[in-house]
Amino acid sequence: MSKICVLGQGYIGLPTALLLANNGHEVVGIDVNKRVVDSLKAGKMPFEEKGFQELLDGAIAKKAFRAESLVEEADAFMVAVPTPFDPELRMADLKYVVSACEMIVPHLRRGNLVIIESTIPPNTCEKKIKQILEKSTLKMCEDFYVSHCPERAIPGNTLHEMVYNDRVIGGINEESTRLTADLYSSFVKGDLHLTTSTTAEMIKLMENTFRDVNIALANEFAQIADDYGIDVWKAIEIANKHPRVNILKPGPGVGGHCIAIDPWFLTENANNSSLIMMSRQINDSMPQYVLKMVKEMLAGIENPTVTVFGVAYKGDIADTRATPAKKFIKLAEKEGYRVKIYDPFVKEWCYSILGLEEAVEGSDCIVVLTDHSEFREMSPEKFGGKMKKLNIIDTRNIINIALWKESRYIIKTIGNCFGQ
Ligand code: SAJ
Repeated sequence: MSKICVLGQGYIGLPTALLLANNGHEVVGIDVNKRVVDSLKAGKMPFEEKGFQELLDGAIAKKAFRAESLVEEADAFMVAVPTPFDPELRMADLKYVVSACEMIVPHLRRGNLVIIESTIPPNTCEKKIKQILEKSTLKMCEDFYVSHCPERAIPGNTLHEMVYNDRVIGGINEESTRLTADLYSSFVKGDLHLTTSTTAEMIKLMENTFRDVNIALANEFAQIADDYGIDVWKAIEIANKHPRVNILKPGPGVGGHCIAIDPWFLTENANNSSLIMMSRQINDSMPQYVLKMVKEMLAGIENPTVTVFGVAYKGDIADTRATPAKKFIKLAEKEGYRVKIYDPFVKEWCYSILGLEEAVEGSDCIVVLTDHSEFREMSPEKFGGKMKKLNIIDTRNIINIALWKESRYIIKTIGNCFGQ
């Protein structure tokens, strides 16, 4: 058993801390946000996802977890704070990682291990983390150890993926890798892949960039398919039957706190990254493409009202971080449209979220932006004749077309603008 301080009690740090606590370690969860610490001290999760509260209850019952605002001495420190994107510089903003490491410095002792889970650009452990931690006067590799072990769990299924996904463990030297692998093997059932810290930093960014580029390709295919009047969804489905092809889905753009920003962490020091940058541009431009579809559909209607179905960045979660819906709504409002919003998961947002009936009342067009399961079998009969015009644009290819056709809706799907 070892004592571990986990800095950052967010979507990744907190479940990781609780898994460690439930698997034989003494864990202190540190957060600068008093509300988070107070909630944990009261035994309540500050945010919800399946299985989280039970894990917290278990850790508290074992007396293996407590939340604090200040760092204390430990055997290992884990940093799981956000790495935001600096849009002006198009670079990773490491301010939270830096301040977390600075908080560790006064408590760093000989033999300690420091693990960075936060996403960081290549070479950050070798250069920046070393520089900060050595302010303690201890020497990296000789006195203390450092690893990068990137988180790879998908929001919505975090706990399962934290336990069953393979992990990448990149130590600054072999001893760092070995100590980190020992720690993670206490709760990870997937394989542990051992490598160097810089390679691990690169792997994490490559994974998310691969997904971004693949989605950009799907979005480009969708636009080409619209030009030809063919159904891109059917085309992708058949192309993916090829044993070496796996095209992702087109949509209104890429949101979330990872895939839309991590590619920039790769390009910031690269001499040649034009494909990655181009893919970012394609995905970022999708809200404009959706607006173009809406404009075509609503041509001739004066002062139209559109109803957005779904503002979460993806289906069946309440997370709106970097959602493409925000850009679409801003563009639509700029166009002079009145925008009303319905989302069965998101309760509070920078725009007001309405009930279903109120959101469709007097609307000229529904625009489905999020693939919430609820939309899959939703029938327009649910809100009767409340719409002014019977139009729907489905950017996720999720609605049951037969149900909407029965109610005489005009339906357009991204990448299948003509046929159905
Ligand atoms: N999206 C599409 N088409 C697709 C798949 C996704 O348009 O075919 C959109 C989604 O709607 C969403 C965005 O992309 O707006 C990102 O969603 P996602 O499900 O692809 O990924 P995230 O951001 O929720 O989580 C990713 C995951 N990375 C990979 O799958 C390589 C997760 O494993 C990482 O842990 C997470 O990023 C992270 O924290 O880095």
